[in-house]
Amino acid sequence: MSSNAQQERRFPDDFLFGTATASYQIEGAWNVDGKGENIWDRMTHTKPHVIKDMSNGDIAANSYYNYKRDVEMMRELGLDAYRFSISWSRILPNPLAPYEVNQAGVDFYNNYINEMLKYNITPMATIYHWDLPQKLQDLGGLLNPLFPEWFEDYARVVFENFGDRVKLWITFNEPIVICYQGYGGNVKAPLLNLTDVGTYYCAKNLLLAHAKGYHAYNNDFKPAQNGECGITIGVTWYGPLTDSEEDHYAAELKRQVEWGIYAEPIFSEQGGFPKEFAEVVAQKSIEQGYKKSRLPELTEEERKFIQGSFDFFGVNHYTASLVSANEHKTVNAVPSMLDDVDVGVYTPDDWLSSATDWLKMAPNSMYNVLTHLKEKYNNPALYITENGWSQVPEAGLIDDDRIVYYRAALNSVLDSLEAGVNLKGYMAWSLMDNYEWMKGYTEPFGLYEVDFKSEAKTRTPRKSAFVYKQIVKTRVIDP
Ligand code: BGP
Repeated sequence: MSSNAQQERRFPDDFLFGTATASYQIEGAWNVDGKGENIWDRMTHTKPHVIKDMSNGDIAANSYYNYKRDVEMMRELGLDAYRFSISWSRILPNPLAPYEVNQAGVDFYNNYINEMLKYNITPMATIYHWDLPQKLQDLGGLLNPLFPEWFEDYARVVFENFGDRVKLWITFNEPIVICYQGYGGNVKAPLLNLTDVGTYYCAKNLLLAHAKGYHAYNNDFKPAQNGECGITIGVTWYGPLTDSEEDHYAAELKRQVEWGIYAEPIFSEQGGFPKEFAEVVAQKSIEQGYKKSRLPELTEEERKFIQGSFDFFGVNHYTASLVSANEHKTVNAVPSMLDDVDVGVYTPDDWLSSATDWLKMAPNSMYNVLTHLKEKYNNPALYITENGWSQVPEAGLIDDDRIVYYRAALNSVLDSLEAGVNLKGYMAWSLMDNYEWMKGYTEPFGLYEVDFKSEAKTRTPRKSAFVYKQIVKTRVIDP
């Protein structure tokens, strides 16, 4: 490669390299210092069998006490940024009384944030990463029409308390998991399994809540605090299995049902739910005897309120699948996420497998996602807010597959930057091993291994940590 070409393959100096985590997955201290119960506390305590290893996040990596070590690891990696989430029930044990703030919870995040800032690490905070206060779930959670108001009240509390120092805000992490897996299905807390409308009613309320949070920030905090507010959407790449028109259309429908339903209302110029998908649901609903579409309408006012409610698009990207309009049952078929879009979804045998059932290494998927979003939504500012790889715990510190995955993903990121994608940063999932939701501690994603058996929850860098550190430092892959 000529030295010129090498020059082009550099990450820009102001590109933010970081790692990501989430409160329930790392903090522990589940009932300490006034924290209220959340839906993950409730589910793991009352139905431990739904978790692969019957574990929970009661202690996890104990970051509530180990946060200084966490920041030390960020420094060891030379990170520019760190994405973490705030636990709603730690800040507001009584979420219906948003003025009764739990000072101990606020102190914890203040200490964490201040420790990052001491070392020039930019905090990026997710306001809601799945750990809904149980008290709100008891009132219907995201299906209660008051949810957007509850969320706005909570968001205002975090802007007020941390917005002088946190300049990158994410309202929600991965709506599909919240709405499809938690309400429409029984794959994640609160396991409601309201198959016909749960996902869609939740989606509408989530979008309104996001927009309320965004506008509250934009109108009342941004002028003084000067930060940015976006949302993180899980964007799995769905490409066509063949080049046929039918497969292209099937792939588009699959993208719409999985993430377009959240992205389109916010990021598209016209707003509203994705057109083709909305038509499919409307038609099916009528055929099924419903009075009208199971996908609720957005009023004109709601559509306008949601449309454009972003400063950036946070992308969680891990993997891809190939979509076919015709062949619904082949080897490797994964069941369609929502029956409303009945297509075949495949992952070829030769894609490298991780320790996680849904995660395989798909060629160029990062590039496909980023360039697609650029085209579709008029080149919005983007952050990769998660991307990473799991290996079985026995793999220990020598995690060569993870290194292969990160190098490929980051090469794809460089290709995307060259293609003009407005990408501002990349957060690796994850800084350290943590409680991985339904999989407990069976599929570590960490650049740092955590010894969960040890009292101290000792963290040790894996081989991948040294590779990532080198990339962050040199701004090139494999110098
Ligand atoms: C994303 C979540 C993360 C993290 C990651 C790994 O969807 O935002 O919180 O958990 O996936 O996935 P999982 O733990 O479901 O295997």
